[in-house]
Amino acid sequence: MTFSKDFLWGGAIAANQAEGAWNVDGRGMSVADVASYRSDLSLDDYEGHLAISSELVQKAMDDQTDKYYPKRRGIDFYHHYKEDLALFAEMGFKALRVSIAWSRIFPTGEEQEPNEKGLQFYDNLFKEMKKYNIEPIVTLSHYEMPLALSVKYNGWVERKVIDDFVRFSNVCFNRYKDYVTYWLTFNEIDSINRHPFTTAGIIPDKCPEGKEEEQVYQALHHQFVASALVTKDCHEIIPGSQVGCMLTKLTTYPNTCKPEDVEITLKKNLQNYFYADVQVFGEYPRLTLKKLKRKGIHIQMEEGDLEILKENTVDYLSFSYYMSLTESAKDGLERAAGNTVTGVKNPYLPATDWGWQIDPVGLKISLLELYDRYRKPLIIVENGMGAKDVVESDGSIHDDYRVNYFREHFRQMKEAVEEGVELFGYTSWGSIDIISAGTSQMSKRYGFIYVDQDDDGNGTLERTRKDSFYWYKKVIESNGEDLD
Ligand code: BGP
Repeated sequence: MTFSKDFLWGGAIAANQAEGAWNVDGRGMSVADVASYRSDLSLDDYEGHLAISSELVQKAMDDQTDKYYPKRRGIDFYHHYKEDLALFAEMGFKALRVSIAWSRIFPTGEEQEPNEKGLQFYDNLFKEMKKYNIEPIVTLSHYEMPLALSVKYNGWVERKVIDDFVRFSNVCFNRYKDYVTYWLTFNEIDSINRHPFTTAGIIPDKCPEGKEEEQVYQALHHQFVASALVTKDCHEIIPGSQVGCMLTKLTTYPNTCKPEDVEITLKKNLQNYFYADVQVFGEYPRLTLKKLKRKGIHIQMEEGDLEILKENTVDYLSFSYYMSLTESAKDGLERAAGNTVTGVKNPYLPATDWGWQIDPVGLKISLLELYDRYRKPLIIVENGMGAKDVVESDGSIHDDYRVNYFREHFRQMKEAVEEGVELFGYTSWGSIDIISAGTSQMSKRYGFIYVDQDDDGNGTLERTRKDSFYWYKKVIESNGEDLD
């Protein structure tokens, strides 16, 4: 038996991509409610899926429908959660990663008292999970901060948002301390540099001319401090609680053995580690500080910030892994798509319908690298492939491509654990079809469970087990031994 007997097999979703009910029971608008998709325009022609301007934000605020805003409807998990949890339990899930929508609890982010109806939804959700002995893994910030904080303060650029987040987290720890042991602070905290609005509520045209990158690093510093403060708070309120950071693992290979390619690749990987370094080691890496200084980027740190970071590091490291990347010092090479990042196309790897290159060995490499660097327990909280599933005339869905993706990644996971990596869980991304984070499409399906809804929101929302549902059930039953 390779995996520990209490290995947390399960799945992951996020409130803004699954719940829907965007304006129900007092929930305030979040930055996710601005992300839009139009099936009559190509993704390239329509930047709206990661809203990045005051004009797009205002347009979204003026439009109180969900016609072009798929994340406002999600898959209506808000009303279907009991049915969905029963399906997860049927697969034998030990854990389910969810997020708490901040704007369901504090609609504008600034209220002093929480929205009771918002709290009640998660009371019910966690109680239902407990019925099935499904361990919640709860993300506090998963691309869904209150939109009001973005419009009023340009999001996390403003230091007072730390206090708003600490108040929100404190309410969650006190309310759910009997149900939740595993917490994550910021989903893919590194993504602030790729899509600052989704991750931190930063609207670029509200940043002073030429100061956008500096404001992103300032906002990131505030998130680092907030993450450390809530880690401290969680440990004090919930004895035995485990708080983790969450990284997009962007494992990058050099395009050739040419030293210049190796150097640029090393720097890409070190930049990726930086975000976890701060939360695991409790300090900014010297190389990063020197680089920021060279770029003329100044981060305003208050008295005591560095001590807060040093004294409140995380208990474990979680990460997402979908594909590997390749980098070259040479310009003009053909690029491959990726999770809001691109790399030089790797000729040895196949790709998904969305161009993400499939690399199971890259997962083992990622596990070895992360464990050797941080010597902390690891959990994979996102992995999977987005695909266009086909519903056969008899209603079945033969997603053998998805089974093959998982089978090969699980094989590599097993090898890493056999080589000594301390991996305590795995939650596949989108264990039920949900709205895509990057494109707001429904057609980019990740789930073991199909949801009858198209990109425009048409459909019955009926849930259907795919072939992979039965395969994953078997994997969990055998604790990862039976991958056939
Ligand atoms: C990560 C996010 C998830 C998830 C995943 C897949 O960046 O943490 O929310 O969505 O990417 O991306 P997408 O949904 O765009 O295919």
